[in-house]
Amino acid sequence: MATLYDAPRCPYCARVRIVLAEKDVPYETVVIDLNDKPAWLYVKNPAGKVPVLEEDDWCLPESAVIDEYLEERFPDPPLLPADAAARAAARLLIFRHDDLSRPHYAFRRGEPGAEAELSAVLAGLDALLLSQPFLTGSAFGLADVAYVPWLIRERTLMGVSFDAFPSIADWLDRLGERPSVAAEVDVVAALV
Ligand SMILES: N[C@@H](CCC(=O)N[C@@H](CS)C(=O)NCC(=O)O)C(=O)O
Repeated sequence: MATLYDAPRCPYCARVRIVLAEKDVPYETVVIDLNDKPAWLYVKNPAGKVPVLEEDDWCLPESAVIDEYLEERFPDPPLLPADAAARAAARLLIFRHDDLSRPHYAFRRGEPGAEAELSAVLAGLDALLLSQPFLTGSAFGLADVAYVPWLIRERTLMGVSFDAFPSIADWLDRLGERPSVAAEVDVVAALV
């Protein structure tokens, strides 16, 4: 059985938890205290970060890579579109996730100008979600998984209002109907 080295408050770990749940993959969890990381974590991931997925003594770090691995290893249900161009568009969004996470963390640190930068990125996502129901395209998938943990944290922990971004608000509601995402809403609510 796979093991996930995990931390409830980590949005990168949330990406992996969501995909494991969507694909109904059984796994064990080892919770890492991010304030007191065990030395052996560096053996599993030289960067000393979670998530790490372990299978038969093989360790895989990096949430986006883990999710692509899980998609290939457990193809049902598919979380990438069948069309090659649509797959590439979803991967591009995942690749550009730093465009969101950079202002997200800057805003969390209270840096000047970060709120406006975050709003500009959210406006871009809102416009995209006006033209398609999911970030992955016409169906839920890996691009939605890659972004939703940050947006849940913005809403619940950072006081970000999505009133000005109705497509994001609708998308969050839609995603919250999925057990995999609803579980993450609960995880974040418990962090308050
Ligand atoms: N690029 C990594 C980022 C993972 C990451 O930053 N994890 C944080 C927790 S949210 C961590 O383990 N931090 C521990 C540290 O940096 O000491 C991924 O996508 O998995």
